[in-house]
Amino acid sequence: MGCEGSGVAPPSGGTTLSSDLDWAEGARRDKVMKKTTVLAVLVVVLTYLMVGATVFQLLEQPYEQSQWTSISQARESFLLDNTCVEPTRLDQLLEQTVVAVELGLDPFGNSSNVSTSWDLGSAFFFAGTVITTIGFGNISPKTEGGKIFCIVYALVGIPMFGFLLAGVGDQLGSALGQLIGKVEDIFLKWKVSPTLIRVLSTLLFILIGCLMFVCFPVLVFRWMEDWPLLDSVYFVVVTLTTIGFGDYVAGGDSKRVYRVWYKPVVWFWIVFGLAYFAAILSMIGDWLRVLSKRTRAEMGGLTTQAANWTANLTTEIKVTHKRLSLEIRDKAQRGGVALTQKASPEAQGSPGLDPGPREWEEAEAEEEDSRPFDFLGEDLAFIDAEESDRLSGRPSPMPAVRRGKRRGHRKQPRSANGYPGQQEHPLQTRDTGENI
Ligand code: Q6F
Repeated sequence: MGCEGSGVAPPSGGTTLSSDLDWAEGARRDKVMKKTTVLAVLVVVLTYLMVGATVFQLLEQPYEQSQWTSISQARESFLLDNTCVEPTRLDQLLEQTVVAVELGLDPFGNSSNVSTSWDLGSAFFFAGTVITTIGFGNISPKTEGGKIFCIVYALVGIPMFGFLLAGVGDQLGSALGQLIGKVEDIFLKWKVSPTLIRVLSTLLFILIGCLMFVCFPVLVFRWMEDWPLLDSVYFVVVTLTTIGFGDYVAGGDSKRVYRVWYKPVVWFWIVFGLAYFAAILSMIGDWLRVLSKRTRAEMGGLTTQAANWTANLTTEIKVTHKRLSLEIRDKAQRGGVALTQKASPEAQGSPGLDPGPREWEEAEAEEEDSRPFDFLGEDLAFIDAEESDRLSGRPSPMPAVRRGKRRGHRKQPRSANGYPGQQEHPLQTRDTGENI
């Protein structure tokens, strides 16, 4: 994959002596995605977008067309039924109605019953959609002052909420972890294999979470909002992923009188549900990363022949290059010339030759050490929050649940059980890094 690997490898002086240093460099470097990887991911994402666009278009466009037809038919028949109404006059009214709807006003409202979108409860809700980044958009600031304040408010509020979410995520993880830990203990007594136990705990984590944050809330929304089942599920997912279309908003029906406990309960659901979804999404992210590693490993297998061919050549050149550079250094030192970085190709890397291939080689070596025994462990990495953290050294669109924790290093033994609050577990003997 990519052309960096085919370049001439740099000289690396004193392989054994500098291995410690190389190790540290690798540790720093493996946080940074390689350019080729970024490009590959970009291609995958663009393809995913194209597939998504096609499917959405196929599903939505015919319906849109039919709606358009029925609306223009309604307009025509209205004008036929009311010949006294001029078409332009009707269009004026329609335009004003559109404006009213866009402003969040109820176009059916009469002057005696003017509803406001900015009562304190709604304003509180709006502030919530800002700091959670859900951004439903059913109400948004229309004044200049409102927009300016929203900017500042968001920049402070979003990180603050992320902080809260991390704390809630920790608590949730430890609570769920204790519960699942007990079940794991039972399985252990039954002599179920550790691998199977991890799979079962994963499923249990998903099951309990889904019941608590998806299934039960879906029923509540169905009941409180009279939404169909699908719309309820859709609202839950759109909200907790923070997509927040705003086509469905719990507590947003102005014609409905909600029970007093309803909106506060929805607030609680938002906070805990966002933490749970953050965990689920980062887990799916980990799975995808393992999948991409596997794909790369397999693609690597296909190109092994070609790689072998070039490797022989590069080794040859590398050895010669190394010997030459050592000789140069030797001469320089004997000649009393201070060995500056410029004089040492190892330290600086001569442009066009060294840095690329070197980076490539080490990155490849870094990847090697997580194969092949670790796949399962990484599949279930979310169970191990440290592991998950280690894997997720990437910017996340959402505040990650346990972000900010000390990150473990690949070459250090891992703690196999990431649930905070859970005691050492026999399962922890699972991978200790020995297989690296
Ligand atoms: C709510 C409300 C919704 C609409 C502006 C999401 C926080 C619960 C309202 C809630 C209140 C007023 C949600 C809370 C977050 N809903 N009126 O509190 O006219 O639509 S409005 Cl769903 Cl982030």
